[in-house]
Amino acid sequence: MADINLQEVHDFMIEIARKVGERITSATPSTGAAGSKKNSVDLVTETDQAVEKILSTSLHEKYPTFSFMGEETYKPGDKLTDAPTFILDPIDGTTNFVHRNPYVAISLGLAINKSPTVGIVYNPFTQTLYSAIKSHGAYLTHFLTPQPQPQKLKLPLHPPTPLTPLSTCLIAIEWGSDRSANDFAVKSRTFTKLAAADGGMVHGLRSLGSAALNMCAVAAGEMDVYWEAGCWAWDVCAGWVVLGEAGGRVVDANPGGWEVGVDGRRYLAVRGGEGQEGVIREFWGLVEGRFEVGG
Ligand code: LIP
Repeated sequence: MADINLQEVHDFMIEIARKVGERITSATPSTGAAGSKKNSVDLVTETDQAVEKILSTSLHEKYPTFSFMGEETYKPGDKLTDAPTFILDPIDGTTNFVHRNPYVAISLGLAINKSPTVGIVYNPFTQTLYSAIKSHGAYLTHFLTPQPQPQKLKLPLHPPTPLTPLSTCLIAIEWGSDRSANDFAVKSRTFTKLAAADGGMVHGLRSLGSAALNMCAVAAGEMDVYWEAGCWAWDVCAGWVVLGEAGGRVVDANPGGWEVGVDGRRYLAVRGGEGQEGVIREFWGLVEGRFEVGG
C-alpha cells in the first residue's frame, strides 16, 4: 500500500463517477433485456450494466494491475483477494432507479488486503458525494450549491450524541431481495421486535433502498444504526470507509460477531458516539435467530 497514491486513486474515482453520473440521470430506466436476477425483486437494468462497463474500463486503463469486483460481472465463486481491488456497484438502489426514486448512488471502493481503504458514494441525482480515504477523514460534498465552489463538509455533520439506549435510535433496515426461508423470517421477527413496546421501542425504522446510502447516513449521523444481511461487498465497501472515518464501525449482523469481512454479507453498522459497544450488544439482544447467508 506504501507505493499506492491513495489521494490520486480517490480523485480519479470521483472524476469518473461524476462523469458517468450523467449517463444515469439521462437514462430511461428499463429492466428490458437485462430484467431481474435471483427473483422478480432483484432488478438490473441496461444502465447498471453499461455504467459498470464504462467505470471498469476506465479503472483498468489507469490501474491495470488492480483487481476488480463489480456487481454486474460477478460470478458465483469469485473471491476477494488481498490484491488492491476496486469493488463497484454501478447503481446501488436499482429498484429506486427503476421507480425514478432519487435514492441512488454509484458505490465505488478500493480494498487492499481485503480492508476497505478508499470509498466514494455519489448520488448523481442530488450531486452529493460521500468520500473518504482511510486515516484521512470522511466528507460530504454538495456540488449543487448557490456558492461558486462545491460545499464540502466533514463527517459526522454534528457532534455525536450518546448511542444508548437503543430505544433512542433511528435504524436503517432493508428487506433486500431474498424473500424466502430462514433469513427472511429473522428479518421479519427482528424488525417487529425492534419496534415493539415490549421490545426495542426504537424511534423508527427506515429503508433508503441503498446499502451505500444507508452506511453514509449512519456516517453523517442522520441515522444511528444500519442492519442488513444478504447484500454484498460492492454495496458496502465504499460506505464502510466513509463510516469508519466518521467514527463508526461495522460488526456482524449475527449476534456475537465483533469482526466481519467486507464480503461477509452480514452487517451491523453503528455511528460514532459514546456507548457504541453497548448499543451493539443491546441490538444483538433483540435479533430473533441467526442469518445463514455468508456461511
Ligand atoms: C441493493 C442494496 C440493498 C439491498 C437490495 C439491493 P442494488 O443493491 O443496496 O441494501 O437491500 O436488495 O441489493 O441491487 O440496488 O445494487
